[in-house]
Amino acid sequence: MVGRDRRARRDRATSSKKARNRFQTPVALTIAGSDCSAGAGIQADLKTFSALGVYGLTAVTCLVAEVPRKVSRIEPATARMVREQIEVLLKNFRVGAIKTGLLCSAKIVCAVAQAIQDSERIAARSIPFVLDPVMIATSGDNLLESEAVEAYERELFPLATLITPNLDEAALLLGVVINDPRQMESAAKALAKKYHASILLKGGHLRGDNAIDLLFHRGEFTEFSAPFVRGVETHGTGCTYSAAITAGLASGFSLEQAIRRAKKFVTESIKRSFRWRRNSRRTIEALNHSI
Ligand code: PXL
Repeated sequence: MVGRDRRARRDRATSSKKARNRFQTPVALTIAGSDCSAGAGIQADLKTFSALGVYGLTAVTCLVAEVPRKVSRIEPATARMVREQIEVLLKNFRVGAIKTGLLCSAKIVCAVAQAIQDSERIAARSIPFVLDPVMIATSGDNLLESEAVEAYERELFPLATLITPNLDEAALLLGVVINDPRQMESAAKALAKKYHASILLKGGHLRGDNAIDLLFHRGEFTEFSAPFVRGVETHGTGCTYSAAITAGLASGFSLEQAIRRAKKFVTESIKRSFRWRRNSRRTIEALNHSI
């Protein structure tokens, strides 16, 4: 009898703990484009959020018909639709962190900035915001209208907690070349000063033995390094990395902790990527987000 009572009490306690955990699942919002091949964009973000125990919400900015080596067609959503997705989500969910990926056009950049600002004003709180300034796909295809860069600088960069450019994006924003670690330091510092945000400058494209990223945050540099994984087609690494950072911030990690875990996550997703044979000469690959 006593044993049964105790068991019943323990079962009740366990199930109410489970219920509490279920109701405390962190929530993150990604505002980005749909990659139908699902290695990048909204699809990469959602898979990353799920793998890291975060419930993911999505505001779709555009549809991209593509496979890893080739973008075939991009069609934007209306700015109005982008804005409305963000507003209904921020009104109804307690979003712990936001990320933006491909925003496609100047109009959409402005709509996103407006929606975030309005929602934060209504909720009277500011939400950590990771901005991945997606401009060019790894395949080399242009993803962003050129007028959108100006809109980014004017409207959206000032709202960001962290901006995560790769070397090409940083070079484009600053109009300089970045070819070595010293130039990376001065670029990260210059971007932080220009946009009043913390900067994670991703050095993966420098092609040493290690992929080294440089964080400039509150006046200090921190390096994040992992062995460079060779021989893998890395479509979607930028999206996956910034989504993993966002998941960490939504879960209450510090910026450094969130980046450290995200760097491990993205490295593993490359190391364990999928590869399918298409025919005798060609293969197709995808990151493995299910880690
Ligand atoms: O990896 C950049 C990127 C981001 N977002 C979407 C994409 C791509 C690359 O192709 O399709 C939707």
